[in-house]
Amino acid sequence: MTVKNQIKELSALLEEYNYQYYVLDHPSVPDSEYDRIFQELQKLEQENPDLISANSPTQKVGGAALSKFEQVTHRMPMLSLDNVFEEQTLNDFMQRAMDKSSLAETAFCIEPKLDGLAASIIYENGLLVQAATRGDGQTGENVTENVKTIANIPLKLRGENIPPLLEVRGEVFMLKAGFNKLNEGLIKAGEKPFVNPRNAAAGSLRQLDSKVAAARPLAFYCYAVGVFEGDLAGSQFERIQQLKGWGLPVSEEVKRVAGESNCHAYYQAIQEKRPGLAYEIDGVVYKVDDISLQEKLGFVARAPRWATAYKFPAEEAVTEVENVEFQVGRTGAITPVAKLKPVFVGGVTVSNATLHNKDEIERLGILIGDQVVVRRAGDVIPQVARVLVDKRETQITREIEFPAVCPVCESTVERIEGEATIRCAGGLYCEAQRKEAIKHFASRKALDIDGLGNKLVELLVDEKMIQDPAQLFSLTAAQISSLPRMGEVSAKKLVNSLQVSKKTTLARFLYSLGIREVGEATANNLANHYKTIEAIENAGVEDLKSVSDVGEIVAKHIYYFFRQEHNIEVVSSLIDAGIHWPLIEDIQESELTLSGKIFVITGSFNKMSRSDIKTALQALGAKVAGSVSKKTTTVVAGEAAGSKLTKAQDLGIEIMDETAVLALLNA
Ligand code: IWH
Repeated sequence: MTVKNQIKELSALLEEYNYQYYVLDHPSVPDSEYDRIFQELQKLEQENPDLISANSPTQKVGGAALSKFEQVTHRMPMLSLDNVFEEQTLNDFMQRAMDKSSLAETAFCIEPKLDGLAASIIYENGLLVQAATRGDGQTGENVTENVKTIANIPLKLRGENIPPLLEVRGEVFMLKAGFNKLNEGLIKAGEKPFVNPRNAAAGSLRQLDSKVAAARPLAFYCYAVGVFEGDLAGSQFERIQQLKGWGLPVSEEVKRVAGESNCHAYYQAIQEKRPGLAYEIDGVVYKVDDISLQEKLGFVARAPRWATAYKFPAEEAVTEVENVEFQVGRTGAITPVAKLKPVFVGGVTVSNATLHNKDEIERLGILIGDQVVVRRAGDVIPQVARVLVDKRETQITREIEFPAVCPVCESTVERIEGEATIRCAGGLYCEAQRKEAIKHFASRKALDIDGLGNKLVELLVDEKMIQDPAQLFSLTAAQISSLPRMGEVSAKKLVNSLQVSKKTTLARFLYSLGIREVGEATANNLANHYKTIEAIENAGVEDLKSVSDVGEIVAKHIYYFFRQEHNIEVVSSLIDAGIHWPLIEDIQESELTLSGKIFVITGSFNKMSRSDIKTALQALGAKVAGSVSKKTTTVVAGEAAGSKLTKAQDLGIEIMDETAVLALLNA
């Protein structure tokens, strides 16, 4: 046999063993036999490097490290599910589905909700070509190299009738056992352990070095199909079985259930199984099984009406309030934080809980020294649910006293009429506010400076190496590596990512300034409206109010921000430091792919409303007309399209169905 064929045979054998081991959970050979064949293949490949295929079972070890992840636009948005905590809300969801159903019994496909992070994996002709995180649902990060190292994800699909294009969606997570082992190793190496498996999975999937990701015990379960070409079964449950047949891992707990009482029985059963499962779950996902019924139910805002997540109740534990400290946030808000005797709840050890403000403290009637019930659900910040007043021992409890001056900079404290919050008046004189402002500036949705974490910002400010974000850009590698726990390599990397982050967008830049009430969306609207930073700086309150989503309060925050000398100075020194962005006009000139085209939209649509399609087409430069003529370039025809479609066919005009137009809009 030729070496080429030998390699092919060994690869096929390992692929089959992987499938039996990871997907069927039923290995047919001992691990030692698997290992023997793996070594044999590896040896042949080492001797014949030109015969190594990118999809060989040996190629799951990671490659060169990246400097940044590329952005990926999802061809079909990755929606999130509505979270439901009350049984009644779940019943309402099921009832709505049943009302729309023509079947006697509406079936639901039910599965545990894994506590990891969503990812999309695209297979073309059965080969893994791209993997991305969910991101904001529209765009995510290209994590292909890392995903390829996940043990139970096949690089190549198996079996019959594999669709030419198949996007699978699912959850990347970490097994509890793998998580514990990873943390033990991190602690031994003197590094900080992860707080929970979810964070460990997220941190591992977002590793720039895929060799590091490869060493992390990640796993994946598919729960949905995204874009695809070819035919798939007409129900969610059958689709999941198809995916399994093609070698993709799916949870064993996916079940098809009809009727409300059976749905509730499943929920109860999973809740009982929960402690014994190999992975963390935080609820149960209910999906309408029939795909055509899913399409009938459609979507509301960002979430489908045919799926919902029924979350387990938050876990609670009793502990003691040892003290109350006051934290100063980015905008000067001073927040009381209860320092708790550490307690394990909801999968993590909790030692702090926010008390929000004076009103909340009064509502709880909480004193230092009290026994309290703390509650934690999912990623939510731990809360004090209630005080165990019966357990109070008067001699050792005392009242919580609010500070008269800022606990960090000793500036005066302001209380705004009608608000429960108190604020430090120090502005950027206050070191706490300065630190938070710089952390925000460097954060992912702002300038996204890789390698500049919160701890490092605190250190840089504590060491008086920087006072404001602009000074970040004159830091040298030598300065950075002089800090404790900073190596030369990471220092150089940081200097490099500071360079890289200088090229940004006006919207990100605006967001990064941390103007009160100016989030990502508002920053975007402002950038699109004014196009230049100068125009925003000079805008008056009334003018600002004409921007969509900007009301009186936000307009005033923006206006006053740019009336403070210090802020103007920081903005201009940032621009002097080399922060720049392409002009918005330039982007629009080059990106308007549909300029000159005239569209007509007719019929009804499932995934997007007609007016949303219209707006989206216009945003790409197209004109949208009401009737078909010789000038029409394209007709978008949904379900039950009538005379306009016929006319377009007669005139030989290009016709797009919903799938085609969505693909165009997502391209
Ligand atoms: C040495 N494993 O990943 C060694 N039995 O079909 C080799 C393989 C495995 C372990 C240790 C734990 C795990 C086993 C099989 C297939 C794939 C795989 C198998």
